[in-house]
This record gives sequence, C-alpha cells and structure tokens, in this order.
Amino acid sequence: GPADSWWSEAVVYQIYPRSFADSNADGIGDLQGVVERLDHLSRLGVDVLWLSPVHPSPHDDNGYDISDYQDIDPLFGTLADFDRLLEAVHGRGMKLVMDLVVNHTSDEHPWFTASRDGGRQGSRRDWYIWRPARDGMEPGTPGAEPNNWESWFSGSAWTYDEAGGEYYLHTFSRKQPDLNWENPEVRQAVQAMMRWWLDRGVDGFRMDVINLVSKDPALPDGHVPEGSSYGDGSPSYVCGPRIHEYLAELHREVIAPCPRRLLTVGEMPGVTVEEARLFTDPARRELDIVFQFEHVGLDQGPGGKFDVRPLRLTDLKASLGRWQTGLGDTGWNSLYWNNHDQARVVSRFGDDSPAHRDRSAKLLATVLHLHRGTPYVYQGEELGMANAPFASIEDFRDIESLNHHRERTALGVDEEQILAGLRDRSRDNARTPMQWDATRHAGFTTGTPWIAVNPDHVHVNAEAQLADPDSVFHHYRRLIALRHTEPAVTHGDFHLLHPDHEQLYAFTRRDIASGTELLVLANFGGTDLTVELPGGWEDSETLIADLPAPAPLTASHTLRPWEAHVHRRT
Ligand code: TEU
Ligand code: CA
Repeated sequence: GPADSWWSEAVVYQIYPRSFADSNADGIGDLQGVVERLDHLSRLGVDVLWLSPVHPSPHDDNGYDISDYQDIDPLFGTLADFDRLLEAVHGRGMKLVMDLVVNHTSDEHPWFTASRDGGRQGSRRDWYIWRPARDGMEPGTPGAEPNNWESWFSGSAWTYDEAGGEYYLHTFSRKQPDLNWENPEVRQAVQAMMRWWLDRGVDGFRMDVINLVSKDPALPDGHVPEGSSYGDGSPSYVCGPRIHEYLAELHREVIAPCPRRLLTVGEMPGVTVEEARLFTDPARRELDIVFQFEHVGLDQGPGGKFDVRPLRLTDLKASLGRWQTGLGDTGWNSLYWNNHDQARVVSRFGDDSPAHRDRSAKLLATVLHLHRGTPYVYQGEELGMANAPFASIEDFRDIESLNHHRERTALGVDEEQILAGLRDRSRDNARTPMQWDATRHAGFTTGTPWIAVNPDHVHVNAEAQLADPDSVFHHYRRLIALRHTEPAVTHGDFHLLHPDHEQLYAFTRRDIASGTELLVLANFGGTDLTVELPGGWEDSETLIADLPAPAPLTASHTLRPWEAHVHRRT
C-alpha cells in the first residue's frame, strides 16, 4: 500500500525557477541558480524537489505554455545545465520530479501550428479541439463561439482562427490550446516524451490539471452563474468520461515499465474525495497522490477566487478531516498550503502582522505536517514569506491577475475593489523572489528582478533565519526531521478532536504497530485559549513546540496566541 512507498515518508519542496535564484543577473531565476542553492534544501532536509516547468515557452503563463517538451528554455539554461542539476540533486540523496503540462501546449508548439496551418486539412488537425461556429451564426462574431464556456483566465474559452474558419478550445489562456486526448496519437506522443525524461533520470511527474484532459466530446453549454456572461464548462471536463482510462494507460505504458519506483502526483482542481480514492487506490494503478483544492477554496465567495471571505476554522477542519478519513485506508493525501498559484498562507490563514507572523507561520506548518499524507513546502514558505504590498496594477505580472483586472475594469468595477481582491489572492503573491538575505534584491539577483522583491526581506530572509534556532526555517526543519524518525507521523491514523471549536485545531495520530500516539494542539488565534484535554497526556513528551519552553500539559491547558505543540505518549 501507499504507506510502504518511499514517498509516503518524504517531504517535497517546490521550486518555481523563475523566482528562486538568478545566476546570470538577467533578473530571472535559472537552473544554475538552483544548483547553487541546493544547500538550502539539504539543510531543510527535504527528500524531493519538484521543479515547475523549465521548457521553451513564450511565457504567456510563465512556462505553463510549453512550445517544446524536450528542451530547456534558454532563459533557464540548457539541457546540460539540467543534467548537472539532476546529478547534483541525486548526489545529495534527493529526487527530482518534473512538471508535466499536457492538458494543453503553447499555441507556438509545432504540434499546434501544424494543426492550425492548412485549416481543416491541417496535418495534425485532430490533435487539438476544433469546432465550427454555433449553428446559424456568422463565424468570428460575438456569441458565435461553439459553446458558452468561460476560460479560467477570463473571457471565452474559444478563439477563432480566420484561416480555417473554426475555433479552438483553450481552458486557460488563448495561448494554451487544449490537446485532444481522444486522439490516440496525442496520447502516444505524450507517453514518448515522458519516457524521454525518465531515460534522462527524473524520478516522477507532477501532472498539471491532469483531471481536465478528458472532455465530453459533445461539449455542451454550461450553466451561467448569476452576474456572469459565460457558462461553466467544468462538469464536461473535470474528471471527464475517460479520465481513469487515460491515467491507467499512462501508468501501464510509461510509469510501470520504468525500473525505478517513481512518484506521480496529479493536480486536480474540482476533484472529490470519492474520485481521489479511485485515482490513488494502489490496486487501480493510476496515480500515487492527488492535489485536491477543497481547502484552498473555503475562503472565497460565489464570485470566484477574488471574492474574498474570511476562513472559518471549523470549515477547514471539516474539509481536511474529510480527506484524512476518505483517503485513510485506501489512497494517499497530499498536504499543502502553498504553491505557485496560491497566496501566501501566513497572510491568508495565519496573521502576518509583526506580533504574530512567526508564530502563526510555525503553527500552520505544525498542523499541516502532522496530518497523514505527503507534505509539500513551496519555496519561501519555510521562511514564513508573506503576501506582497502591490501598490497598483503595474506591480502585477500574472496573466490571470491582469486578465481579471481588465475584465472587471471593463465592467465598471471600482479600481480599489479590484486591487483589494488581487492583493489578497493574486498568484503573484507566491511569485515574488525568494528572500535569501537582506541585501537590495534579497540575494535573488544582482540585476533587476522580473517582479519586485517583497520589501520585508530586510527582516524575513534565509540568512537571518539560519542563524536563529527559533526561526520558522528551523521549525520546518524539525518537522521534516520528525517525519523521518517518528513512524506515527507517516503511518498513524487520524482523529479530529473538538470539531466544532472555532479557535482550536486539535487531533491525535495513533500508530497501532508501535503503540505510539501523538497529540497536536494549535491555537488559531491572537488570544489565549484554555482547552480541556482528554485524559492521560499529562506526562507525555513534547516533540515539537514553537516556543523554547512550553508549559507542561495539564487537564485544563492554556495555549498562548498562535501557539502549537506536538506531544507523544506510548
Ligand atoms: O493550475 C491550475 C489551477 O487549477 C489553478 O490553480 C489555476 O492556476 C488558477 O489559479 C485558477 O484560479 C495549473 C498550474 O499550476 C497553473 O500555474 C497554470 O496556470 C494552469 O494549470 C495552466 O497550466
Ligand atoms: Ca537568470
């Protein structure tokens, strides 16, 4: 089962190369920069590096629009640089997982140009999803799109191509046309490309929006939410009709034949617990782990991701608890707060004010890493990096944010209101440069960074935290080390305590084999909190605490603001 696989005891560190370390002063992070900073990962103790895409790309979506799957973008280096990185990672006893973006390519990928050029007779016409205008409508005119679907990056999900007189589907930007997975040639080309990277020595794949690749070929109109002019196509392609068949095929054709035990992680917006059980059930041989999105959608309203609502702790506990139970005896969870698409968790679920920032960052780490599953640390999270103080729209770079701003502005929405949503939720919050030290551009570059460094780097940076044993960094390091030494962290079952409490996050983990039980207590708030503990924990050992001297446990125990501990009894 999954609890016996190497990755069930592993911690994964995600690098977004553009923002990690720039070795040649062009303002953009690169592979050589990653090589030079591998000590940071070794010190933290992580087992796997997941690298966001580094392939040639027009960078409409920062490399998630790939124009050549089998090369490295000159911005990031060369294939030789990649091989050196892989060797250096392996040399340190770590593994490297690539990002696999195959729901779509760039519109500049030769597969797409071959599909588009020559119109309906194009040589690879059927590699993408082309449709004529809606019946009786003049092609290319407003409302003539084949259906009413909205793109995830605003506007219609269809773009008209004059030459062939048809539209192509793009779930994301118009420069990210969706591949037609119904066509077996497409699937074979993807498989061949994956084998090429495995032959180079990579240890697995994080599969971008992989649960969107199977579309209902009827492509029916979607429901139009109130206040929107577009329909929601997701019921036709989130975990679509052939998704399990496709993933089983990838596993059979590419993953299983590889002599190494690989790691496959499927990024799956909209996936339910029931579907995730199927995807990660080892007996079905589809995927090892999925990234689900339920917990990162709890603090948004019906207006979508920029419709910001406060998080209710009871909702967070109920959601993560349901996933813990749902993937308890079959399947396996990923554990994450952050990645390159999410606002910084200390600003979002914690408190990034000076008084509570470090404590709340540590608490969030403790709570996440003590759940059952494989934890992911996104670059800078281990420093408690926070959201950035974006002053105006000029400070943003992300296509999703810029398109949203343009669309809302055209609808007459107030500028400050749009900016407030972006400041809270823009993906650029995750993409400001890694904060290495207190120097001008945080040690990220000696040139001009492609996106501004967060000014708080003068006190929030890796150099300062390495020197401070009570830092967020060392707290993450201790949590990662605990996972490697305490079997109950990996194998223990999960039991939520006080589910209805609005400020306390508490649970136990019990490992039957070793007879060990862990208790996690976390005060999600800026005030003292007195809690009644279950019996028998008074003499337990404190494994993790965020303060140098936590008070010994008592039946009625007071936690200080944002305080969290882990206890063990046998
Ligand atoms: O993300 C898909 C996804 O589900 C969202 O997180 C999305 O990026 C957006 O935030 C919706 O509001 C993956 C990648 O992680 C993302 O960076 C890419 O932009 C996207 O797919 C397209 O490749
Ligand atoms: Ca560079």
